[in-house]
Order: sequence, then C-alpha cells, then structure tokens
Amino acid sequence: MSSSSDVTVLVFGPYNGDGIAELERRFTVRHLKTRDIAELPEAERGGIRAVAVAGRIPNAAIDALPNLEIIGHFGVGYDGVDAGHAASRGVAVTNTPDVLTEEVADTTLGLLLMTVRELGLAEAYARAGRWEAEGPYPLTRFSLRGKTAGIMGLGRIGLAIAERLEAFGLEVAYHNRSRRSDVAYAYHDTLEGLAKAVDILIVAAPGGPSTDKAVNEGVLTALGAEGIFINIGRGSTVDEPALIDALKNGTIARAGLDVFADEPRIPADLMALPNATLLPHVASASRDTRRAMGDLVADNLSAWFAGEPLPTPVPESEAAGLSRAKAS
Ligand code: NAP
Ligand code: 8YV
Repeated sequence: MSSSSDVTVLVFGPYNGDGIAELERRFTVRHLKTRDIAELPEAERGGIRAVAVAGRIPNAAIDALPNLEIIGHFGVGYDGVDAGHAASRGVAVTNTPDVLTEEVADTTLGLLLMTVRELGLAEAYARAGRWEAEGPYPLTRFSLRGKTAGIMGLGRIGLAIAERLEAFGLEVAYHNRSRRSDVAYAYHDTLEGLAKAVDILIVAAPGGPSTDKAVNEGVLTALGAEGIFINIGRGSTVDEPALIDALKNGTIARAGLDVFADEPRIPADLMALPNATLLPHVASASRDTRRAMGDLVADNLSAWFAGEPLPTPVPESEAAGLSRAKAS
C-alpha cells in the first residue's frame, strides 16, 4: 500500500476550501478548477489515483484517468457521479452521509417556516422601514398549526426532518419505495397518494433516474390549492415548469426550494413568483458541517490507500466488491 504523500488526488472542479486544505495535509493535490478534463495535460493523467469532487464528474473524465482507483464525492447525494460506470472500471465511489443530516434537517425547518410564515418577506418589510411607515406586517395566510406533513424520502435526512416536525406538533406521513419497519408514521405506496393525504409535501429523496420529475402536475394537483411544497432533495425530482404553472395558477399555494433543476440558474418565472421562497442550495452550508464533509472525503481516500475498509462507500461500489482496495 502507498503512503498518502505518494498519492496524487485530482480535485475536480469547485471545492470547499477547508476540504482542499485537509486533502493537502494528507496527499499531493492537483486542483482542476473547471470541470473540463481536457485542461489536464495528458502527461499528468497517469499520475492521478484519486479524485475529490463536489457535484458532477462526467464519465469521459473518469475514462481519461487510466490509473484512477477512487472518487470521493463531497456530498451525500452522488447523482452527479455515475457510480455504476465507475465500478465497471474498478473505481470505488464514496459519499458523505450522516455528518450533514442534522444541519440539513435544521435548514429544512427554517425553509418551511419562511415559506409558511413569510419570515423573509417580513424581515424585508422591517428593514425597509415599512413597519413604522405603514403599520404591522399583514397577517400570514398560513400557519403550521394543525397541519400534516408528508416526506418523500424518509431516509437519514427525512427521518431527522420528521423528528423535528413531530416536535413542532405536526402529524407526519411518508413515501419511500419500501415501507420502513422501524417507524410508526403512515406509509403511502405512491407519491400522489401521499400528496393527497397531506397539507405539506417535503422532498428529501435522492436525485437520479428513479426520482426524475417525480413531482409532476398530477402530484401537485393532488397536493391541492392550500398545499405547501418544500424541496431540499434535488431539483431534478421536480418537473420545474409544472411547478411554476402550479404556483402561478393556484394549483398549489406555496413552494420553498433549496434545489433547482439547472443550478445555479433559477428560472426568471420562478424568481418573479411571490409565493415561492428560494434558497441557493445552502441546506448543509455551515462552515463546521462542510468541514466535516471534507474530512470524511479525506478519511475515505486515506482508508483506501492504507488498505483499510472505506468508511462510507456508496452501495454500487459495495456491490462491486470495492469497499476496500485489493492488496497489491
Ligand atoms: P438516504 O438515507 O439514502 O435516504 C434516501 C431516502 O429516499 C430513502 O428513504 C429511500 O427509501 C428514499 N428513496 C430513494 N429513491 C426513492 C424513490 N425513487 N422514490 C421514493 N423514495 C425514494 O439519503 P439521505 O442521507 O437522507 O439524503 C437524501 C438526499 O438529500 C440526498 O441524496 C441528496 O440528494 C439530498 N441532500 C440535499 C442537500 C441540500 O443541500 N439541499 C444536502 C444533503 C442531501 P427507498 O430506498 O425505500 O425508496
Ligand atoms: C452539498 C448536498 O451542497 O450533500 C448533498 O447531497 O446537496 C449538499 O450537502 C453538495 O453536495 C456540495 O456539492
């Protein structure tokens, strides 16, 4: 097995600063600031044994690195990495579960409160001096009191959201592909069924083909005219034009969104809607949590090059027997 300083890690594209510093403490780091593998000279490619990436890496980049062994993804949702393709080339993939769960759940409750109780709009009203000039901020149409919430994706983050919702006094239901045996929340085997049953629909599911545009016109119609939609999962899970239409024509009442289909671009139509609360993908974005994510990426790479079991391999890598490096 190699000592870490022998190993060159390619940081592929924009990446957290503390995360790069941690990698630099353990490895030789080459930072390619764009996501364009063509900018890495051919002569350097053979020396790359690991990649650290936040977000997307195309298969062409994986294929261009002949001695690549492992990709450490900064983020729990690794829909930007084709882990099946990586496995077919013998390349392991890791992600960063657990260390961000509570932060993301906290932010989800913040986004929900902003959306329902208009806290962002009320703050802008106070800062503009309108309280003194015009009187109190108008009473909000919605409240969390007496509401039911449905979670699409009752996994690590979904469960942490559910616990917070319970503490807020809301009744919780959920939809996953499979029913959980360890919770008493009502299970719905279809997303439309869940949307019909609740006042608030929260997406905390992964992106990728199995959830692509799952929140469509039918689901939004089922949520209904008093319905609130929250998405902290992935923008790809929503049919965004259908969501914009639903917000415009009153099919649903409100949306609170941390994620979008084509980040960092937010459609102008969505920006213009007063009944949408928009955050720039910040659910895990505290310095401490992002540092913990960067440390976990580095821990995975260190484990691999020490021949130890990976702390957090993705399921596709585990299934392919890539949860530790083969002894050389
Ligand atoms: P997790 O523990 O794997 O939970 C995912 C849940 O989604 C599971 O309960 C899974 O249950 C369900 N699910 C998967 N595919 C589904 C489908 N096609 N239809 C319905 N349910 C489905 O993952 P996690 O750690 O909670 O993270 C969840 C996701 O949150 C990430 O993948 C990421 O996309 C997103 N995220 C966003 C931010 C942000 O900054 N906004 C931060 C962190 C994470 P079944 O397998 O039974 O279906
Ligand atoms: C990060 C996330 O913003 O973990 C995830 O799935 O979406 C966020 O925590 C993202 O991964 C950073 O690239």
